[in-house]
Amino acid sequence: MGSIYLTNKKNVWCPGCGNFAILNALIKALERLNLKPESVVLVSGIGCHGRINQYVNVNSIHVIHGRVLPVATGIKISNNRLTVIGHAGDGDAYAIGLGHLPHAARRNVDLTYIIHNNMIFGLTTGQVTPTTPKGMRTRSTPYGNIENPLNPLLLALVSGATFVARGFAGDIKHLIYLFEEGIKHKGFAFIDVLQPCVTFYNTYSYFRERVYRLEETDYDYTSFKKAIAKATEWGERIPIGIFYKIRRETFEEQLFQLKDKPLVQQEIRINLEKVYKILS
Ligand SMILES: Cc1ncc(C[n+]2csc(CCOP(=O)(O)OP(=O)(O)O)c2C)c(N)n1
Ligand SMILES: [Mg+2]
Repeated sequence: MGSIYLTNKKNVWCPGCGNFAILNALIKALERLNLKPESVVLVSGIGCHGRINQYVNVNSIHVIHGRVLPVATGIKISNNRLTVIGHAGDGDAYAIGLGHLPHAARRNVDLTYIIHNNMIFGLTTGQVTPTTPKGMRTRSTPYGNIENPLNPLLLALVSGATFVARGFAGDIKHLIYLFEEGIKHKGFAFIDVLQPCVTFYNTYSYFRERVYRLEETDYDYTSFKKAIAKATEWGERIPIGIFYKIRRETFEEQLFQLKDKPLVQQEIRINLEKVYKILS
């Protein structure tokens, strides 16, 4: 696939990994939105998913485990003209980095946060995560997982996210649509992607048999109550699509310091000599 948004780095994901669908959908969404590569910043966490920053030809930073959101928030505040997209794994986003999610959501920072949710620690070879189903045997739960999994969509909703969606790596067309809508959304766009891990938890057929697109029903994504109810639906049928979308003032829109121009274009008005004096 030739695209200005793709680097020529050799891809090392396992053949068939759900990450390929996420990468391809992102490239297609960037193409459709016609965003200049230099105007986009991709922030990725630690894990198999984290390598996505090497494959997408935009500005990018591969941060420490779980810290995608604080770094992405800092970038957006420093230069609010940039399009900032965060990629995290389920371990990254829902275990070590979970504390950042409610705050980014309630602040409504204008970011797109894409979770590669394979329900497993992929890179470290198959340990339990907060989204691993109960009862599942993993490398760290040889007798079966005794914990109840977290519902990330509910958490994003109650934290105040203004765009909450779920995608499936087995439905690229739909994923392109979700990424496009998420990136266009002004505010915090949370997109959890069901991403099969062909090596440690291959869920392609499980999800393929169950998922259905909300867009093909008469579902209304502007109702918070309906979104909460929809987010609890998980079983024989699993909804994918936009669960909730509303417009609310973003964090940056309320910062008077950004009214005229981004911080990076402003003169530094502090006396550095004084600062150095204090530091020393
Ligand atoms: C602070 C810290 N703790 C633990 C690790 C070890 N570690 C590397 S990747 C990873 C989990 C990866 O799982 P996930 O975020 O779901 O990404 P995936 O590999 O599944 O894409 C862990 C625990 C680390 N790199 N840094
Ligand atoms: Mg994972």
